[in-house]
Amino acid sequence: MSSLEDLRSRLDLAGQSHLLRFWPELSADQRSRFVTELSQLDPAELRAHCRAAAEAASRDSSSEQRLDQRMEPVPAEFIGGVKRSDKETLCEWENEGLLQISQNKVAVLLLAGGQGTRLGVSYPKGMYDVGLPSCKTLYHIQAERIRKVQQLAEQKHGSKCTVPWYIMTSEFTLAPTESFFKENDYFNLDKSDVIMFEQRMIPAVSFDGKVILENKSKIAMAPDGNGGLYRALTENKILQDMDRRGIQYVHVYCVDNILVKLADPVFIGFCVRKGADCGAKVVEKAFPEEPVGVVCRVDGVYQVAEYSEVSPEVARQRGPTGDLVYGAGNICNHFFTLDFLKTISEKSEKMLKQHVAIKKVPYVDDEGNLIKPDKPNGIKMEKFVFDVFQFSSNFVAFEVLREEEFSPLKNADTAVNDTPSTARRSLLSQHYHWVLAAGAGFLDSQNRKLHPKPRLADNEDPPAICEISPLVSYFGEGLQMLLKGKELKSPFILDEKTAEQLKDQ
Ligand code: UD2
Repeated sequence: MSSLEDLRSRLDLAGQSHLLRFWPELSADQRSRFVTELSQLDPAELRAHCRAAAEAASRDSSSEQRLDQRMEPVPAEFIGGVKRSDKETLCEWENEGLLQISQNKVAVLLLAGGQGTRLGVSYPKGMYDVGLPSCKTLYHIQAERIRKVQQLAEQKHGSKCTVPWYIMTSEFTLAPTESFFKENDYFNLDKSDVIMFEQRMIPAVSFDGKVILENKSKIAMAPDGNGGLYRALTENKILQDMDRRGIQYVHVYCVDNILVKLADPVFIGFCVRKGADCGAKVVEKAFPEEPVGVVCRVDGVYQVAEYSEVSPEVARQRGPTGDLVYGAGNICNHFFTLDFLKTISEKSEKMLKQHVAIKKVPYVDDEGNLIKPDKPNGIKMEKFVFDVFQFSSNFVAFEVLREEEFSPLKNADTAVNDTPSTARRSLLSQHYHWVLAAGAGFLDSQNRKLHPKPRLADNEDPPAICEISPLVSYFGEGLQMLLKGKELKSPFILDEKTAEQLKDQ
């Protein structure tokens, strides 16, 4: 551990000696923890970080960061997808994906280091229960989809297989995520196939380039963005772990999409068949202001332009058919080959852009009072996971249907979009449609036939409540033989036990 003098001179070197201004008031315990925290910061890196943050803040950050002048849309024919392909082709991709899974070449990687500020809960988002009849949390649903996709690959190709689940957490989410998985016995996955690792935290900086003190003995830190993934992969030896397991393809996704298809065989198969090193799933943007990035070209290179970096005027542009010009909405579902991840982590990670977010950062003032600012006072720098697309030698985009694959949980129920209610409705509507497609119908609580509604309006609840366990069906498959011709009483929960009973009927 560094001596105090040593620490002082390192902080001087970084231009951050103010961090020790409350030193005389600290207890032995506080001093020891603070020294540990501060000694982890490299003076040269810290100096560069603070300078870059202050420079970014001194520019007009919103207009400076805009990509408007540098963007061009992706030609429609470049984007593969569900709507554009016939059943046979989709089936081929699915088989290809299942084959790769059955050969233990596919892993999933969850980005779960974010703070979920907009949702406003104090625990990791994956632990959120949106109010489904089964009370399953997002983590629970995801774990079951992994189990099911393993089973589907096994059935199709006759070999037992594993899809390891890598989970990137941060200082905020690691401990609660770990205990949650332990309490739930890893949702019946093998513990050794659930690999959690931590991304880096970096200091928040004031507009004049000083690291912000959150309290007298702690600096305000924030995760380094979901693009912190690439550094974290190296620092935590995750790529070696993947190598050891023979992984070749990685499906990276974000925590909050209740409809996410983990290790989606169709997407994996599509990317593999196209020889892609890097791919992104997109949906048609619902409205210009929707907070999703768009896949486009920036300076001639495929990239995602994040919603915060495109002006409203450009986001609103429409083409001759009335469609949004920048309509390929990023849903944070990415495909990477392991070789690509290795190249990025070894060579290009340092070149990734630092995006600037101006935030309200709680701090301690000169008199030692803890202040919760009511206007932005600090800068957080973040890397974005999709900023590596520019280094791809064969990037592909794959369009899927929103109602089938995208319903994120971002906000509390006081908001209109992307809330627990909208996420719950999306999942229940999907399952309702699966049941109708399987040739079954619904009865209400008085056993009266409910008129089927194959089309639901936006934000319309399905007329019957039906939840299907991912362990029974991953994406609507296998339901016909269980349900055809049956009349199911709402609310209907189809879990493994009910499925067994239905088989016997
Ligand atoms: C993300 C995408 C956006 C769009 C949208 C769709 C990025 C940068 N933006 O925006 O283009 O696709 O999702 O829902 O991907 N995370 C970490 N570490 C961090 C910060 C975030 O792991 O330091 C995780 C977070 O836990 C979540 C994911 O990254 O799983 C996306 O983060 P977000 O919800 O803050 O991103 P959002 O909605 O602004």
